[in-house]
Amino acid sequence: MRCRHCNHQLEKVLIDLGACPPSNAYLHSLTEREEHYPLRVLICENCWLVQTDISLFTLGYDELFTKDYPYFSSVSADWVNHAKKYVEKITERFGLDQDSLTIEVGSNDGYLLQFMKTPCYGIEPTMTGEKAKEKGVMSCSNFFTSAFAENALHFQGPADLMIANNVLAHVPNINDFVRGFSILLKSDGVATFEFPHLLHLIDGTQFDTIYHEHYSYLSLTAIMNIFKSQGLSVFDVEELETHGGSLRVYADKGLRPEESSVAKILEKEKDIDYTAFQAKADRVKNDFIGFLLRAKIEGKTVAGFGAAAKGNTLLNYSGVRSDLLPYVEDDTPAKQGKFLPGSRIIVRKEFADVPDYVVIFPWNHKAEIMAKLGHMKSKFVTFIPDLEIANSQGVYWYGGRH
Ligand code: JHZ
Repeated sequence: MRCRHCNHQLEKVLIDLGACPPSNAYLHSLTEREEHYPLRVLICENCWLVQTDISLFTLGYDELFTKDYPYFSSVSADWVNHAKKYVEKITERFGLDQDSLTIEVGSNDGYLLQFMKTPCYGIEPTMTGEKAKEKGVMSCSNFFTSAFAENALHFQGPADLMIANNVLAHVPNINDFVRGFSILLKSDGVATFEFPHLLHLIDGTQFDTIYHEHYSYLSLTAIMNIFKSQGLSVFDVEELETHGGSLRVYADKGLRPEESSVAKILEKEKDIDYTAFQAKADRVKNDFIGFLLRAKIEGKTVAGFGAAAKGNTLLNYSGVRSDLLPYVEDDTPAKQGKFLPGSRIIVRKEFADVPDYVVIFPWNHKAEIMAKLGHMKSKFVTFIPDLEIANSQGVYWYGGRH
C-alpha cells in the first residue's frame, strides 16, 4: 500500500490485529451476518503518517459512518464539560463576536456547538446530527470534503473559526479533507483540531483505539506535513488528557508566528519507539483472557461497562465471547439491546445483578464511570496500559509492567 498523504510505498508494520468487523457495526440480532476485515497498521517512513492498511478491506467510509452510527458524544458528561471549557477559552482567545462564523466538522449530537454564543453551524453525516438539531444546533448532513467546502464558501461564506475534534483520524482522503479547511477559512481565520496523540497510543499501549474507522494515528510531525501541503500552518499546540492523551492543534494560513509549544512536541515525538508495540499489546490481551478465565474457574461473575468501539477491538483481538463475558452495560439508547460486532455480546441498559467484577472498556472515562458506579460492591477492572483492579476506595491490585 502507498501512503495516503505522500504516496510513499509502505513497508513497516506497527501492529497486526487479525481480522474483525467494523467496530461500530452493532448487530440487531444474533442471526445477522457480518464481514470480518483484516486490521493492520503501517508506518510511513517518509512523512510519518501511521495508517490502517486499507488495501486489506473494501469498506467505503460511508459504510463505516452509516446513518445509524451509534456514537453520541454527549453520553460522557466529562467530554461535554471539556467542550464547554473549550468554547469559553476559544471565544475569549480569538475575540469571537456576533460577526464571527464558526463551523464544526463532525459536530455529532451538538455536544460542543450547544455552548457557542456566536453564529455557528455543524457538519455531521450520521444521524447523531438529528440530536444536535433538537438542541437548536444547525447541522448539515454531509461528509466534509474540499468540494463541500467550495459550496459552503459560496453559500454561507468563510469561517473565522473551524473545529474538528476526533475527526482527522476518520477520513480516508486526509489531504482533500484538510484542503477543505484551507478553502473555507478566512485569511485571518483559525482552525483547531483535537486528536489522540500517537505518542501516548504507543507509550500507553492503547492498541484498542485501532479500528477500521480510524484511518490514521496522528502525530504533530505527520499533521504538520499534511497541513503544509494544503496551505495551513500550525502555530500552537496543547497537550490534553482526553482520550488517554490528545493534542489540540491550532492552525491558520501562516499569519501567526509559531509558538514554542510546537518545537517542544516535535522534539518529544523524536523518541517514539515503535518496536515493541505488538508484544505489549499481546501482553494486554493475555492478561485480559487470563483474568476472565480465572474469574470463570473461581465462579466469579463478570460484566462489562461501556460498549466503546475500543472495547470491541480488545474483545475481538482476544477472541472473547459471551461465555466469558455475558453482557456489557451502556447508557447509549442506540446501542442497548444490540450485540457487539464480532463478539456478539449483548449490550444491556442495566446490570442484571451486582457482578463481582466490572470490566471498564472505555478506560479514558474511568474516573467518571467509577464515580457513577462507585456505590456498587463490585471491583472495577481495566487492562490498558496494564491490568488494574480497583474498588470504590481506589486501586488495590496493579499488574504494571510498562
Ligand atoms: P468512548 C470514541 O471512541 C469515538 P470509543 C470515536 N470513534 C473516536 O475517535 C474516539 O473516541 C477518540 C459509554 N458510556 O468515548 C458510551 C456510558 O454508557 O471511549 C460509549 O458507548 N456511560 C469518534 O467508542 C462508551 O461508554 C458513561 O457514563 O472507544 C464510551 O466510548 C460513559 C462515560 C460512557 O469511545
